[in-house]
Amino acid sequence: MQNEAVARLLENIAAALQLKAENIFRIRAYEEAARNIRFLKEDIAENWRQGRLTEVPGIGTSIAQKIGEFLQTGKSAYLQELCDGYPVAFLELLKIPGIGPRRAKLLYDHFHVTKLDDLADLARRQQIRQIRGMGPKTEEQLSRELARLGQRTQRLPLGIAWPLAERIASLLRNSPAVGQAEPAGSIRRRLETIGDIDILVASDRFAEIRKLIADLPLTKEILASGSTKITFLTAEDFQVDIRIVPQESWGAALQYFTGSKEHNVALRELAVQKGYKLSEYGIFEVESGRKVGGRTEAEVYELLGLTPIPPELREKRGEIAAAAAGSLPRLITLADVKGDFHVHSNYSDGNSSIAAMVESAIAHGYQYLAITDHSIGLGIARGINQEKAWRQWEEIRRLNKQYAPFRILSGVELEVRATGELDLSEELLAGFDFICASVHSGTRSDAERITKRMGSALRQHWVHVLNHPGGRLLNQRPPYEYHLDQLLQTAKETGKALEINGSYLRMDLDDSSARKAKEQGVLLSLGSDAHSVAGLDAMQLAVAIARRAWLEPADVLNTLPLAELLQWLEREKL
Ligand code: DGT
Ligand code: CA
Ligand code: CA
Ligand code: ZN
Repeated sequence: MQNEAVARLLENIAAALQLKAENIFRIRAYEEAARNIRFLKEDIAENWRQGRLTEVPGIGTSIAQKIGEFLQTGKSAYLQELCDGYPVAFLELLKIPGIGPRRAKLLYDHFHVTKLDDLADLARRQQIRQIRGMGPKTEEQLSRELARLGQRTQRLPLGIAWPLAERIASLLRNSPAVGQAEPAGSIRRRLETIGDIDILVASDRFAEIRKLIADLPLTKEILASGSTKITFLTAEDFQVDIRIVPQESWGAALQYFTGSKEHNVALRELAVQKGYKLSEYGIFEVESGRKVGGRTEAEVYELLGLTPIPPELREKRGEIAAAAAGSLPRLITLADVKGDFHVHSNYSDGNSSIAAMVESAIAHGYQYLAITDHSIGLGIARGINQEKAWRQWEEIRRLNKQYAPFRILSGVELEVRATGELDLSEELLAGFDFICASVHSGTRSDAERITKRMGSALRQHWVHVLNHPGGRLLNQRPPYEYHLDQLLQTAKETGKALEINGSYLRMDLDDSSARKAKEQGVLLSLGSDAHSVAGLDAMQLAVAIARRAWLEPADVLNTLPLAELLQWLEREKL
């Protein structure tokens, strides 16, 4: 499976295009294609062999050609050329916040470094300040950023690990030797990042399964194999644990290997209190040693006097007491979501037309969709200004007739300026159906200031939702330091909603902040932040966070049916 390698190639091209100060839309197109390939269930090389690369969302003929060359030769002449005589590894330097093309080239020219560790070493030895124009202050900042990069966890974002795990499970299920196969561990609990991939298999034909795994195209190396467990590395160096159990202990094993460890410990203590012994093999009566259950997971919970607990809640955060009291929440599901509140089209940095996004939304079973392109403030030349707003309204009016009763909401994703002001005029804002606001810049200011800034956006009359309030990018940028309680207070006072953004690198609000929001009576809103038709699938990740946050349909704005939503939007405008 070369998907990860191809995704990295496209990311490198995107980085290299920065060297050329290329148009932001070209850069975004490569990044978007990389993201889509990570989400792809099939093998990209297979698509290529069948001449179907351009059927992958976000891949046009030009990107397809570059992928083809890479799959054929293992290299990319285009990437080499973009790098201008610099080695591809040099692009690593561009990952350091604050290091743009000019500084990256300076650093490379001076030291021939490509490894971040080596650069950190140079900074420690105060060598960087020798370069003209890079004084001690820059050196210090570089050290700080490098240290932060070094602390990055190697955990995989759920949005990458989950589709991969589903793919492996479905390959296993295809084998006659396998009864059932399901992802377990943190993937099944939908934790935002994943340490390793766990897959549970029901079978009594171990040797066949081992052979099957050894033969999978995505297997790079089998690290260990005992009679109940096979650990292997994928081509992208992700670790996968396969556990093989007999069908009759499937439920107990699934419960055990789903975790979390803390949840399991608490559950076993409860079992002991009730005169049972619980293990991955089943649930046993202590006195008689007799096995009383374990075929299904529900059976395990029910024997302990509990309502079955959804995997997303199994974090020892009160779920066992709630299950004992019969007061578990009725968690939101994807089917409860009636529309998407955060998508981009080719009016700003998305790569599809509004009509294409609408058709995708209809295919997702939605009743409505808010088109929320960036406003001009982001410094994206093609953002929404007055002229484009008028054009968007006109187009949406026309499409609404065509797609009725489906409803397209004209929207915009506003920039919240450092002063807390919005970047479009009041008269213009009055013309939109749906308005969300985001902080995208100046995110390193102090907690006081950034909380105020977000709060003042919520207080703006026209704003309905504050987007991705935490501001983090998984493995890239920590969340802002901000005062959550204060923000929740403002959201509650104003009746506005906070977004749970499902984009796989954001996953923001995170689960514990969203749960706090619910407890404070703050409304949440779910958005995919799609930049292409395939991007709407990220709603699954937003729902995953919502479930981990114990949210019920009533806690989420976009579970409202269309008519009620329109009333809510009108009321907020008054
Ligand atoms: P991860 O991989 O760090 O994202 O998190 P998990 O939860 O997938 O952890 P992992 O892969 O170490 O183990 C998978 C599940 O197996 C875990 O959630 C619970 C169960 N498990 C593993 N080791 C132990 C253990 O020592 N005690 C108990 N009670 N359960 C364990
Ligand atoms: Ca795991
Ligand atoms: Ca594991
Ligand atoms: Zn957005």
